Amino acid sequence: MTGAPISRRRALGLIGLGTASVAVGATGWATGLGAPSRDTSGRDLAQPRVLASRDGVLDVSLTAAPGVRLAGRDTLAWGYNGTCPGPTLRVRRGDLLRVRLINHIDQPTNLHTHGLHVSPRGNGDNPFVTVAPGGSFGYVYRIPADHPPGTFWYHPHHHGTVADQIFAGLAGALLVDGGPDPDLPVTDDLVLLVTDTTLDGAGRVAAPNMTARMMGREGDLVLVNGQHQPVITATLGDAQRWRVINGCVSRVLALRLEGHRLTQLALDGAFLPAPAERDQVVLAPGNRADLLVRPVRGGRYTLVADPYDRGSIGMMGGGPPASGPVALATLEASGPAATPPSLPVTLPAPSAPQGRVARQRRLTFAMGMGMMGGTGTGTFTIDGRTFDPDRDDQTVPLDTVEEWTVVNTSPMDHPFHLHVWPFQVLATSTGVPPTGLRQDVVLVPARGWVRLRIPFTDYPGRSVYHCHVLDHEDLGMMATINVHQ
Ligand SMILES: [Cu+2]
Repeated sequence: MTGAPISRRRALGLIGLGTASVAVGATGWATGLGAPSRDTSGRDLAQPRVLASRDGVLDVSLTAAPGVRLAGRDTLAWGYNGTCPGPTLRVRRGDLLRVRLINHIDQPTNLHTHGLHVSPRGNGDNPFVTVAPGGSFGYVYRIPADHPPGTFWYHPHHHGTVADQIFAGLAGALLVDGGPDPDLPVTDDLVLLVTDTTLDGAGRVAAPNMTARMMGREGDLVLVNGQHQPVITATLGDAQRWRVINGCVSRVLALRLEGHRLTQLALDGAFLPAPAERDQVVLAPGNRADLLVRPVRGGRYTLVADPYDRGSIGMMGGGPPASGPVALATLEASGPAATPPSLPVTLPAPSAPQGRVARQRRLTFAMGMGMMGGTGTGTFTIDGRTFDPDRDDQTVPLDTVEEWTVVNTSPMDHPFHLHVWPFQVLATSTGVPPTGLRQDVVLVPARGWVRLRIPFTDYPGRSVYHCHVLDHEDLGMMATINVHQ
């Protein structure tokens, strides 16, 4: 699986990306069509450039700046190091990851290593850092030696502009290797970072109105690695690992692959106890799923995001955009008939948190509606308050295990995300039996609740929990946690 020689597919991906990089700035969007281009349809899925650690260290610079290719066009969208997604950062557990973030956009930004179990302090995964336009900041992340190997991602987390900056293109994959190897029969190991955005005819990213922010904006253009409906080719008998990252600001991805059941290997960077066959895999914004895809017969099969009802915003009428099924990519399988390799029976799932529950807490996510100057506005609160970085909302003694019930009194789902400390879902109001998996984003159903077990057994420091409909987070649906010694 990891450390294997570069596959044919990955090699092609790198070549594809190189070609794209050369073309940046060569032709203007203005010479193209007004509507978002579909001219990358039918093209091979490219892989973002991979920056991998050596001898225990990965030292990289990430420059956030405008000007990237998206959907086969030069645009004024943003990227890291000139691409959207930014480079894939690939480390091993126990490594040191150093990132110099350079800000060449016209607003403050910072960096969040989504899902990594690392220190939130100082120059670690610290959401309170501000990197001013023209400035830079040196992050240092020590990946623990027992970190689950898997699929994570990075994106800005500067309160107030998180949704705008991700919608504009700032995101990249972050992979952790090493540890127990499940011996997967994988021929290709692919990142599928899904984002959505809306571009105008000049290739500028469109700004949402307040109603769209209240619903959680969904872009017109749904992209995989910055490409519109790319093609993933496979030879019969292949087994491909697809690391699907939902990098959309608000859109829930209810994934389905035509003609196939999906074999899920991992959720949020942690292996399941065993491969699970599913008709559909639902990813809230921020969630990741590792899938094993084994085409059984030749043909073209669409990877679809089925419609998903996130609820409505109540008095304002209408729910989020009722986006019909969206085609994300096409699997093109060919070659002489061959039997796909068999799967391992078990996977190295991290053990569930044990220990006495020291404290139970109840958190309430709520939405309020109002009118201001004839325009609808919303308040998005946790426990009746909007975000204040200087206030400690929860103080938790280090080395304890807690049980949190997150209640949602609103008519919309809100994906709950806690930085640094992954949790286990114990129960939800839907009655669907919990998976018991370690994860870092969970959908809290409209007018429902989820119950979580959270081990705070290491990493003291302050961080945040929030709604991962990032427009809601920017509107105040975020709070702080201080884990103290
Ligand atoms: Cu929300």
